[in-house]
Amino acid sequence: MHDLLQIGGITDAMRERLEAVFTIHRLSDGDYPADKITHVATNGHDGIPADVMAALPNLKMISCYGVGYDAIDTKAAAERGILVTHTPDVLNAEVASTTILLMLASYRNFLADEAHARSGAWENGGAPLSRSADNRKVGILGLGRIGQAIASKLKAFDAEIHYHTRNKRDVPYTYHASLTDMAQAVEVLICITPGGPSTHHIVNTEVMDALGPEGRLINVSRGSVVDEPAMVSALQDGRLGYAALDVFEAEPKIPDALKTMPNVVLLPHVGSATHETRAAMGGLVVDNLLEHLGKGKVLTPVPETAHLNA
Ligand code: A2R
Repeated sequence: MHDLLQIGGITDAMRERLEAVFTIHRLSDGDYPADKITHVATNGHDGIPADVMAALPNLKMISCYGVGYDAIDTKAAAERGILVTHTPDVLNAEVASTTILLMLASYRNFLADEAHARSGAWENGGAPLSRSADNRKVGILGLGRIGQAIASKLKAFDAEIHYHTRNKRDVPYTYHASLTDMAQAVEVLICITPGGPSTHHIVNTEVMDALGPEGRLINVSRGSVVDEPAMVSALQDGRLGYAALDVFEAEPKIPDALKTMPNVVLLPHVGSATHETRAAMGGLVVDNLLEHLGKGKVLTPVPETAHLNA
């Protein structure tokens, strides 16, 4: 048996497969044989604390449940020859569906209308008109695996797609080298970049002011991508029209000011949270660990450690 450190939760299906080859130790139990741990199973939210990684001298691999891995110091891992894996692709369609859900909720006043019907208020008067979600100009910040899945689903709504990334791609969408210029040109801004230092607060006051009083900001990436206090001010001042958010800077804490605003939709980071997609993600976390045990290689390394996967 090998020794695995579990950080955060795992599903029963994952546990069953892992227990066949690993003795599982939980970080939350506090008591684990640090020098015997060769593998870590964690998730994108918890990552691995720097002091924990430093205290595992024989660590060979970290398998992360989630596509975002900004809570793992991959540079430190690479320097020590530790492979890090994540779960790309298997959640593209789900996160894209969540994004569409947020966009529809923001334009079609879905939540208020549903509450109106449920409360019986309809009997005393009709519901106010909402705004159409069709034929919108949509800017996607980060046109990677998930961003492209979002663009595909938006075709059903006849959206005009714009995008901003650091590198222009060979796609039939309008590229903007400047995020502010894109925000100026569109009605909806969808954030779907990785988190981490390179995207920290790139959606700032200037970008939100460019999006404007009718603009919709949708964040399904990481809370850190948007300057949250600046967003709250922009919404309060009417400089930004609407925010539809699945992620927040200090999850699971949501700023109180947002909770009482009518021009906001809030979700508890459920972009990929369906039974089907979470099962696929959990399966890939375990597949990577077993592949590493069996062959010394992994299926889906993060780019920063891909060179170790030889
Ligand atoms: O910039 P590029 O050409 O490397 O394009 C990537 C873009 N991106 C950025 N765009 C603007 N400014 C940046 N500083 C920046 N950093 C990265 O984000 C690429 O188009 C996109 C990331 O795509 P993928 O690596 O394929 O990630 P995926 O699977 O779409 O997931 C995105 C994120 C995850 O990292 C989680 O945080 C979240 O979605 O669930």
